[in-house]
Amino acid sequence: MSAAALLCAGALAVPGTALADDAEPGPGPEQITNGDFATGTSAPWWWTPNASAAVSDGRLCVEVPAGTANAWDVIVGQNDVPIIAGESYELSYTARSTVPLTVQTRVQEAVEPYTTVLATADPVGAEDTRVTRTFTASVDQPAASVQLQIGGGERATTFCLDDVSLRGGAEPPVYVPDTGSPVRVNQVGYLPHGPKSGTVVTDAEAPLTWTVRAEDGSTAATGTTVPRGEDPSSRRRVHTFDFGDLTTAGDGYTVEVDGEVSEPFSIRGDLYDSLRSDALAYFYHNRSGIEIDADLVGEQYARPAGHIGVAPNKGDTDVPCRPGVCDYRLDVSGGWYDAGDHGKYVVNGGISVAQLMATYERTLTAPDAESAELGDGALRVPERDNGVPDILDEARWEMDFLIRMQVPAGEPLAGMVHHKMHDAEWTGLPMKPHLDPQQRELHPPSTAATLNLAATAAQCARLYAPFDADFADRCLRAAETAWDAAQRHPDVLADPNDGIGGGAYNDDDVSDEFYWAAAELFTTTGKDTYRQAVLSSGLHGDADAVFPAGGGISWGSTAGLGVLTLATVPNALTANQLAGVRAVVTEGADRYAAQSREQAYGLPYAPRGEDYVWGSNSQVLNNMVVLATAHDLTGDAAYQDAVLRGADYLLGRNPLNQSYVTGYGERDSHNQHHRFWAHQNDPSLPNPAPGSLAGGPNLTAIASGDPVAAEKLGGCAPAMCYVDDIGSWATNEITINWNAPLAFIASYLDDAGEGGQTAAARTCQVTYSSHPWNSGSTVTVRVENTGSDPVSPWALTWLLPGEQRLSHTWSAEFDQHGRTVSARPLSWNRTLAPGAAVDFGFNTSAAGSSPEPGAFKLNGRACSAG
Ligand code: 9MR
Repeated sequence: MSAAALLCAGALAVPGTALADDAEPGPGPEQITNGDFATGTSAPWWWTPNASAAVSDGRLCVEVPAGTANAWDVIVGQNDVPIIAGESYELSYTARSTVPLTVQTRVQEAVEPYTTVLATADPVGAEDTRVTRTFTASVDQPAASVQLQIGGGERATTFCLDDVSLRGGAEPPVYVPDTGSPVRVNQVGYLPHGPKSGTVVTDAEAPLTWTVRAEDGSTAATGTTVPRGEDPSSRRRVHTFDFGDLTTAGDGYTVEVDGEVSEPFSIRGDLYDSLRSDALAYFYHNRSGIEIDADLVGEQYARPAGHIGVAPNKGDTDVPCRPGVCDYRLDVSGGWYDAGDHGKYVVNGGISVAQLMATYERTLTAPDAESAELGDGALRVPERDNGVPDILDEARWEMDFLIRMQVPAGEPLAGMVHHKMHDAEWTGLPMKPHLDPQQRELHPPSTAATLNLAATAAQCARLYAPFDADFADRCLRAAETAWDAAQRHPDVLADPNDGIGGGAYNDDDVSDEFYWAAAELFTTTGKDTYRQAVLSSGLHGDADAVFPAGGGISWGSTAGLGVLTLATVPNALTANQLAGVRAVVTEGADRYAAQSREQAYGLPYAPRGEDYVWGSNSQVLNNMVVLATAHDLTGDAAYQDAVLRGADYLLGRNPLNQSYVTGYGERDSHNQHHRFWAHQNDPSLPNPAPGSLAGGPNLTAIASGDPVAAEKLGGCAPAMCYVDDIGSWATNEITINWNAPLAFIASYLDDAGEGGQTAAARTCQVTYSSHPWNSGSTVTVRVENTGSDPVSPWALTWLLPGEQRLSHTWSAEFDQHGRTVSARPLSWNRTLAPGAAVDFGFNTSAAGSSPEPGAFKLNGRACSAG
């Protein structure tokens, strides 16, 4: 604040006003939230819709229109301020107005009859004016409204406000979360063959007896707890218990400890079946530029297309840059909305689409991964039955948008990618996407965004090649153009202060984005430039840097995405180099598995000082992605156990007894911050759709200006800094980059359960024999149906381990796209009956080893090796 001229209105009586008195309040507690606008945000302040307002230079400045009739026609205010009868208060603020005016200062009921406890008229000049008023409240107003009424002027003016304070009254009540039963379990349940542990909050020193009861009340298992002392994440004393020996499938189990009973849960193999598709449906729900179809999502979630250039929307089909950034306009329609807001950010879109594509790519490389449940017709997308796996249809919606964000040839910074596009000003809640009236703007290109396109478009090129060669080519061109542009402009950073109307997503270290992009481009093309970029990166081989204790993969730390690709997708690294990359994965996974074993709530995430980050649940999930990949690579059950314990944490085994996924568990998050799924604000709107992940506890929420966190979470223990309230945008938002690892992990977990392919459940067997022949080899393949159902028509797909090309082929139709090969029947061997086998073969241009057995998929399902 610049204190130019301070006019102290003090307790002076102003003619024609009432209710100010000369009471002398003590310092008293502060009742105003975000009175200094220091964080750059305006919440929870509101203003009348005929005005616009924004925080700049640490003040809230309101554009007051000309020609309104009454003071109350333009108001800036804050609601839900508790006022207690008989208590004395001091209200003060600093304001200035380009056209001097008289503020009608009010503390009153927010609704009729608008009873006032303070009503004064306070002149405010063109220089800073300090207004101070004291009063004694005549009545209780548990949710009063503090209002500065500034309408009624003939001329428009800019009214700026700062340092608002209302001191006095009672200390705000201490918020005590309802944590329900002290016995904490995964409220969805446990896989029959997986670990089964829980946590109980208790001050008991000695072990306690735990009893698992079946739905009919009978005892299913019993044992004693292990005292674990004080858990630092909750600052409460806890014991843990383990009932892993109980493998009988069933629903309605509970655990009782010391007379306290847990939420109910199941033991089932198909536990994660619906979570896989719900977590993925999140992306369709949040598509921009397309109607959300009731036939796919149900009436309550249907909505018109957002941002297709139909009023009141102003885009996204013809979007200008912010002033001074560029003089062209782009069609940047499509893509997914980032989160509760309607912004579209390349760095966040990048990691999200990469993880969706990785969810699919895992089905090509991991022995136990199924592709059928991600395939054509399996998911809720409008592109069903187009011959392309549905998960790739979903990812393409975002890929197309990311490519549109690239600076066109011939323009300055051609080939770079705009960091983001979003509303010029923040909109309020609720707000359906098609009703957003704000101007959409492109923000400057950045190296980070450019490398996000390089990485994801390179991944796109290899995955879409079998389905749409033109699109795959377009992706590869976009990727290589972006890479070249990033080489020319390696340090164009996003502005950390560019956070009005959308998030800043600033990142001052892009070495990890370079590594990720190089890894993807190398995997797709095998080119030496990218190999050199991978091998010469300071991050290459450094597990401590890529997968540190606090958690490695996030929108701002993307090297791990490159490592996981290099470790799992066939590429041209030497065997030694590949072993080195895989060791980085297992080293990271060992660290997260150890954290999971050591912590009383079992989560594979232990940031230093218990400093949970914004979106901590996604950090837990991203560590689970590393663990899941280590399990896919090694088959070591310790990694899978840690993934499963991570799922337990997210679904209820935690200090708040909270399932952070909507629709899953008895105590699920369902009031996440979202402009359409805003049921808490408007009962005619839906709650978030099932499968939506809340960001989760974080200590930064209070300082960030989140009004609910500021009010309720002061002094919270790290893993308890969360509240399921739509206003808590720093702890309870939902975003694409948090649901993307949820989708990856739900898919992994479904595969790990009965829904997936255990070796014993496989229904096909492949014998693959490769014999050297001249400079190449001759390969014969036998695939046998070991199941009880006929497969017709059959299709076998697999990944070649090296750079071989198929030449002469026989007894099947072959198709090769890069390393992906598929074999389909000829007219005479269309059906593969139970117990029957088909034989076919081919010659290859280069010698090569045999693919790993799990790489073979018969109609999307993994086969055993013969
Ligand atoms: O997820 C982002 C988190 O890592 C940052 O710390 C935070 C503050 O910059 O912003 C988060 O992202 C938000 C974005 O800025 C706007 N859309 C909603 C995102 C999730 O809260």
